Amino acid sequence: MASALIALGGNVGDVRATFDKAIGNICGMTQAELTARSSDYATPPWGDEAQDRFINAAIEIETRLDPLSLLQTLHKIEKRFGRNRATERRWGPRTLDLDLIAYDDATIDHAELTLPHPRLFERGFVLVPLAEIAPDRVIAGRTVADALAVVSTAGIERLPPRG
Ligand code: A4P
Ligand code: MG
Repeated sequence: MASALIALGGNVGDVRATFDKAIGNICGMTQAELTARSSDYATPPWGDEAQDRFINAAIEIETRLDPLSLLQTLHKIEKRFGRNRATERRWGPRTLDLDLIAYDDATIDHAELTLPHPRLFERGFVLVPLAEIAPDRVIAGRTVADALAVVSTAGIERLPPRG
């Protein structure tokens, strides 16, 4: 079994409900066990600021799937929840984005998959939820907590559990 970290994001529709269902799908479709789930966070849009705020979260799973099969399954789940890569713009609004952040300590540079995720260390919206569930995890030689200490977290707000 491998330990994978997945970042969830979205800003279209009932994102928190989408996360709940998507996490169920991830576990069902990747023969995985959910070992940790962060709180949901409201986060200012990054990259393209002319859009609604996002909701972000992170999960840790134990899976038997290899990294590329796992990513392909994540893409299927994004599509199932209404994501349409053909019509969206880069860093623009979306119902569900599932990024594979790390898979054990694998380093991969494939056309479809780069591990660890290449933009991880620039993004408070990924590091804040990740630090809640895996502060001591070492990714590319740094702990998640150390990476979080040097990134902006302005405007990121932890949301209370859904009723
Ligand atoms: N790909 C390669 N490596 C990976 C990996 N480790 N995980 C490839 C996931 N995908 C990986 O992905 C583009 C391609 O990257 C895929 O075909 C995959 O094979 P994408 O999700 O369509 O990319 P993107 O969304 O256009 O760009 P990018 O840089 O991945 O950005 P995001 O994060 O996905 O951008 N602001 C806030 N606050 N919160 C957000 O969640 N999200 C975005 C979306 C922009 N701003 C945001 C947020
Ligand atoms: Mg993505």
